[in-house]
Amino acid sequence: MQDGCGSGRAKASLSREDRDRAKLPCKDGSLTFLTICPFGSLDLPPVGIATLLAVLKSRGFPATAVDLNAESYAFASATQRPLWNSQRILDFIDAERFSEILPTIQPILRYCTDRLLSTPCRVIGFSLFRTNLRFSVEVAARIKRSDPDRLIIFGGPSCDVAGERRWIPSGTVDALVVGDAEESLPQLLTSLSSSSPAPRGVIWGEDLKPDRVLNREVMPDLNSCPFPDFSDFNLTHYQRRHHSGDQYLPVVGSRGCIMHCAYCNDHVFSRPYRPRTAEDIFAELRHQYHLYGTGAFHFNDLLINGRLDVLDRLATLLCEANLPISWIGQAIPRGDMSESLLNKLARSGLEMITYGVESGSSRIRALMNKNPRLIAPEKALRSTHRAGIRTAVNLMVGFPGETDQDFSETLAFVQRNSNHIDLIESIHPVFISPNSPLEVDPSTFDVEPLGDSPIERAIRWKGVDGSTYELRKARLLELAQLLQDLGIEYPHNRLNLLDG
Ligand code: B12
Ligand code: SF4
Repeated sequence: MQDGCGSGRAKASLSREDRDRAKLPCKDGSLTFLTICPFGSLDLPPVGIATLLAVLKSRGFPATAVDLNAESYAFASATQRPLWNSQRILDFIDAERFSEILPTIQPILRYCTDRLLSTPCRVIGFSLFRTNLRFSVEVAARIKRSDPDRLIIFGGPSCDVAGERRWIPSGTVDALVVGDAEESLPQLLTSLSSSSPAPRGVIWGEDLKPDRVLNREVMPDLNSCPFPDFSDFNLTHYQRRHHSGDQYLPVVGSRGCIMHCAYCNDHVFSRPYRPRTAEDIFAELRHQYHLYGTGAFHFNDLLINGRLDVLDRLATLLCEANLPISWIGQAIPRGDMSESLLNKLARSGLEMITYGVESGSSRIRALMNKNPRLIAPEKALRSTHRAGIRTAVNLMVGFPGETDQDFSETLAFVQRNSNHIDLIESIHPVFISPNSPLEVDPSTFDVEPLGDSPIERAIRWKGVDGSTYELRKARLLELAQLLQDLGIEYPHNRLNLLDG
């Protein structure tokens, strides 16, 4: 279930002795932030800790960042590297599978632990995702065993999910940060060396219980944040490259989403929708371009077209600046993007838009809670493509209530628009994501989760209309076959999620 309880601020419960220890200056006075211990994607440098690094530096906290996921990959042998294959994802999420692979990943665990212990930092912050949570817990426990004086802080997306926080055994961590941490982390670091109570968004001490719930913190004005600082990362470690050879850098132009799709939890975690101003985003692009010499930017936004006025202004600023910048991002296929806006976006360097179409059936899109007055996938795809912007599409099959007829409409949609689709970015069967409306209220969607583990239940759910995992998989294979026949690439598919 979703976090949220208004249980107020936690009381400080680190002992006086702990606080005095925390107050001691680190050997070089610095903190280390780690994303993302292994295992996770190697596409882009981790923007969460890059953002926090910039915030801490701007507030006078000495800080450094290390991406152990990317570093471990660079250090891994050829036989270990397949561990980063996205098909292995369940090995790191599922408790049983994780304990089975522990012997295999010992060298990587040792590498990460030693690397952290060798840093002269008293406070170590881990950025947790569901794919590195169990690994991070192992590393943190080893660090605590070797040097109990280190203070371990966990933050990141997994800390926002009560179900995933429960995977953290007590005693592993000194403080948990829930939600946006631009304010709470500096406050936490200050609180550690004073006797003030736990800041908002922080759980520590006696409150670190598995069932503790806390509202996620939200940074209301993203324009006041310093730009992400990637200077501690080796940018050659990241694999997402522009065709010019430039390394893509991530940019977050907004957080949250204007839509509330039933299968999605992103709008739940990151709400409310908060766009930055076009001026602020443009200033970041120019700053990063001059600093890192790369003109390729990956917008991490859930949608770049939540506010068409901001998008239009950003395109104008980019066109006027005439810098060699190219950018890509995700968007909703809204029907009210004018030809002149799309043409200007193309001139501004927008090279590709990934549209979340999901189904070719308007009936299913309405069941998904996609606003039919706003969404017009066919029009959006065609006009975007005509403007000279590449189009990618996300599709999913088997949404509860999807009939053979609805599925045929998806196939027909792809066929009809194949000349305007450059890529199918992802195809997968519908998952019941934690905290999505589908998970919170399955009966509204006539869905019955099945299976022993949470992951099985997310994948193997049954619909009262007879929808099964097998049926969804069969539809997915049929869609994949059509894409092959049409010669449309579909690099990310989840055909073997449970079987592989
Ligand atoms: C764009 C995106 C990507 C992109 C780009 C990521 C990047 N490196 O820039 C790509 C496709 C590469 C990607 C990869 C992955 N992603 Co992703 N991604 C997103 C998306 C859409 C936006 C992320 C973003 O830019 N957020 C803005 C930044 C500033 O926020 P943030 O990272 O959360 O950091 C803030 C807080 O979490 C906190 N924080 C973060 N770290 C720490 C550490 C400490 C110590 C503290 C105190 C606080 C703290 O403070 C930060 C500032 O407020 C989100 C969806 C969403 N709702 O946000 C999913 C999302 C974050 N991704 C997710 C996942 C699982 C992954 C992968 C693990 C997938 C994989 N199979 O490898 C990898 C991890 C890769 C990585 N190294 O970052 C999940 C995480 C869910 C979970 N419970 O784990 C999300 C929520 C999607 C979802 N709904 O499932 N992702
Ligand atoms: S699926 Fe995309 S458009 Fe829909 S709510 Fe989620 S992020 Fe927004």
